[in-house]
Amino acid sequence: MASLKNWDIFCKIVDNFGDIGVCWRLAKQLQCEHQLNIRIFIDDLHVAKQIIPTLDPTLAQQTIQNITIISWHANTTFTNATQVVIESFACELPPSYLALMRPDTIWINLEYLSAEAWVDDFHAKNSKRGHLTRHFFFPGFTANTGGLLREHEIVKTKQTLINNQAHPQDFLKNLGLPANDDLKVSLFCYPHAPITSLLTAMAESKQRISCYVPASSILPSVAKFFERGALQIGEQLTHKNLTLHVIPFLSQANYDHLLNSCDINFVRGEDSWVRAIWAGKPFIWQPYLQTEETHIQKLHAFLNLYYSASEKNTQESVLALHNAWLSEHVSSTTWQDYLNKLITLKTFCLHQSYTYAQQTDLATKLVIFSEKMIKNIVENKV
Ligand code: TRH
Repeated sequence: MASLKNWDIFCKIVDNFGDIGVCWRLAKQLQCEHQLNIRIFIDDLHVAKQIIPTLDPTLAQQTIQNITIISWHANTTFTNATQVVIESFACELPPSYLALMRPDTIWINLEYLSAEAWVDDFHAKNSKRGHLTRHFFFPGFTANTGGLLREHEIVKTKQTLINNQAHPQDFLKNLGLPANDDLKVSLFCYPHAPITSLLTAMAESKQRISCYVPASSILPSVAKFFERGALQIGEQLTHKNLTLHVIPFLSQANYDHLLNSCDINFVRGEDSWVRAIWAGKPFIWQPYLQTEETHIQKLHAFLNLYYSASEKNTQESVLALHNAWLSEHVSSTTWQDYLNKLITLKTFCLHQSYTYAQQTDLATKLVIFSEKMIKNIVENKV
């Protein structure tokens, strides 16, 4: 049997940054917090560089933060398979690698996060492929799922959580952003979101708003709102009560700081969504667009679960803004109504982040799961 300490992760970047965002965080945690030897195979190093800024996309192999990063392409030669193999998001392991895997290889397919009830039943199920067993590992919000990706230290106590959020002005100042008492909003979303209507609603807010937009595919829509052809990083634009700052696409660590520094975070997909939860601040989540409106079910399952203990009128405002953000228009009334609940939401989200942090995190659950699988194999052999 090979060493349980050696794990391979396969990451195919379908689009956007979520696949690599999740895989890189997981790799770092498995290495740092569980002392595992991690190799991560990535099929698009140029996109990965956005998330791992020190990465050199020209190298076939390199080591960053004690993790071996290998460029994965059609001609990649594999010499061995590790004892535990993570296939992220059903990215399909290469046949030449599958050929090296043995019946006792722990092959885990890491699935997408969802708060839907069916996840509890599907988590940790498996299927046979030839002499191999593929396990389906579902992240989730309940004890019966694979948990949420979280560093051990991130929300150890309510005080750490509050400390993480302290000194927002310092972080913003380091980014070259002015210090002020505006309501601070970060905006990361898909380009099909009703961005113009949201910015209009922000501009018409009763209080002044500073909105921070990391450079991404939404810049053309933002430029259109300000009647500009294009926008550059570093620009600051004002309309009525809204001042919008175009900031660079940040490192993952700095993006986390941004979330901690803002009063409201607009997030999307998977990884930024989870980070918004750990930031313990009010957030609006835009799920990744899926066919047959699956993303709407995903959104409502999450809202029902996460806000179940909040007051009814807060739930209504949260739902109204999320539904509007998912549709074609965010009205000023919907936005202002959400802002009116902000004090309640701040306390609520802080509490939720602490509550969810009491559950075992995803990386730890993966380690426990793999150890259990090995034990089963050994016991069945004896
Ligand atoms: O980029 P995404 O839309 O990723 C999506 C989802 O994961 C979706 O489920 C998947 O099907 C699709 O990809 C292929 O959103 P997500 O998951 O939030 O990932 C963004 C990553 O980018 C996250 O790790 C945070 C990081 N990020 C930065 O590091 N700096 C930044 O400035 C910003 C805005 C994000």
